[in-house]
Amino acid sequence: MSSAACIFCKIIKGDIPSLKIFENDKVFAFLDIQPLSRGHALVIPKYHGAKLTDIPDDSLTEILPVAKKIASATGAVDYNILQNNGRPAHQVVDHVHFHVIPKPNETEGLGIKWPAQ
Ligand code: IU
Repeated sequence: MSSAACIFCKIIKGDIPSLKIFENDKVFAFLDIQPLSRGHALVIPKYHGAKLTDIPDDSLTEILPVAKKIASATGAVDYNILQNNGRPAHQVVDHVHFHVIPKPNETEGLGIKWPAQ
């Protein structure tokens, strides 16, 4: 099930380009266009639904393993996995998405070198 008006459904279909990092029959993952940190990715079910409660369980079961793989692949030691439901909860795009937000580390991960103290 997809929605013709949904921007993330258009990204899944390839009608809007994205920096895709993973895809299987139920899950799609791509880099966020306004990353909160280097490597910030979104993992989404191909099934269209605005909130977590709109998505069938079989479309959700593969999401966390994919998010885990992506978090590992960034090399980040620390990271957030988060998913917003509704405007008061800061949801902007009405297609369920899990953020994977790596946290830069002073000594390792992401290859970021902070200025010496
Ligand atoms: P939120 O959880 O709904 O607040 O997050 C939406 C995210 O989708 C946000 O981080 C945007 O930068 C991101 N995004 C995107 O990556 N590509 C798009 O075309 C659009 C939003 I619209």
